[in-house]
Amino acid sequence: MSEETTNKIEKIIRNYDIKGRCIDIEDNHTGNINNTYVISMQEDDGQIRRYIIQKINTAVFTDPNILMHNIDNVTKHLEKELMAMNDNVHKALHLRKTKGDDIYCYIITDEERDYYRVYDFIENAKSYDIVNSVDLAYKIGQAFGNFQMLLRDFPMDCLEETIPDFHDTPKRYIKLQKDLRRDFKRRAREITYEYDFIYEHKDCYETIINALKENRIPWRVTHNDTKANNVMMDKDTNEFLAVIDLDTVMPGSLLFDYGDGIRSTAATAFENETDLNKVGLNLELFEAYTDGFLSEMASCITEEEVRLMGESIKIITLELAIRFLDDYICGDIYFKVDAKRPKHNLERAQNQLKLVKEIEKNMTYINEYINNCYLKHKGKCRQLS
Ligand code: ADP
Ligand code: GN1
Ligand code: MG
Repeated sequence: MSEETTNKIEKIIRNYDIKGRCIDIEDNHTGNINNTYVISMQEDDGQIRRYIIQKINTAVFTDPNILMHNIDNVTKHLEKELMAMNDNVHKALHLRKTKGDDIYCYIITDEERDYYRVYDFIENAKSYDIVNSVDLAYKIGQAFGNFQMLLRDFPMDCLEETIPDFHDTPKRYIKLQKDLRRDFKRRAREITYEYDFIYEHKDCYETIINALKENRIPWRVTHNDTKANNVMMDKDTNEFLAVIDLDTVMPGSLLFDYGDGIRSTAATAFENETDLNKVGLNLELFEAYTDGFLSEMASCITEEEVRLMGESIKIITLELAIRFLDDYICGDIYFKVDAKRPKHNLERAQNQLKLVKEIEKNMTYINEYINNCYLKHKGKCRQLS
């Protein structure tokens, strides 16, 4: 890590009432958006306590104040709910306050403000980029279902949009078309095949957003970024401990979370894989995730949501392909890319499009399984207040 980064992190630590001496700073490279550091503090009695320091990506989250207030409110609500249920196993992310009682802080470099926040480190836990066990897939599905369940009474109007129209698939598609027309990086000619595929699928993009707008499905407080590695799993028991990465918690559809969850957890390869022969949908992982998710949500999900669950997997995967492709066309300004991979975002889009094909091949089975799984869980799971 550069000396400059180390100095910045040490400066941030001094803003907080964190005991001890910093003995280690580690860069965590997981995640496409923020910069995450794990710091180890040695306290006077020799005990070592760890914290997460995150530099907020202000190109993505343009209003850190809104973002952090959402997170503060949501984590407080989760803590309260877990306490009310006497749940000592699962945790909510715990935000640290600065010495001035603020929920985030900033430092000024080159006349720019760099915004940071600090969380307690969740110990003895691990997050997975790629899931290869049915048990793990079930628990990740359960974690995101449980997350929505805990937030069922959270007042939606307390949440501000951190990224407007985040899962508005038609708007994402229109943006790609506009950026292709501008073609400011002269890359459009490279993506004819990918664009044709996306164009051929355009009729499905409005399915979820229109169902929401026309009130055929309910607005809910959703996570909106239900990637497998956004759940911390207990290293010993493999139980889920906490859902993290709360930057995009906003009003949305359950289908955004379910679709993105299957896209990520049931894929046979990570999003960065370039050997497309390795990219597929593992049906056992799909079943397990669906089972885990519905074990938490079946008592409050609506029949229209159930009907659209299968389709949501395809739509959210296509949406991410559009987003990766659009970022490639715009010159890689949104997702972090590997400096050694000039076509990283294009490769990610190709990976997601291959996944779409695999999802489509199995659509009949997917829909049948979801329906049966729903019927199995309906009425069985915890009744919600
Ligand atoms: P990004 O928005 O960039 O994806 P995340 O908030 O998901 O950032 O964090 C990136 C990674 O850092 C996670 O996948 C997880 O491995 C680790 N991490 C984040 N928060 C914690 C925490 N409180 N305790 C332990 N590890 C964490
Ligand atoms: C980003 O932050 P991270 O890495 O968990 C992105 C998601 C994408 C994902 C694809 C705020 O998630 O929407 O699905 O990359 N988050 C944001 O890997 O854009
Ligand atoms: Mg993340």
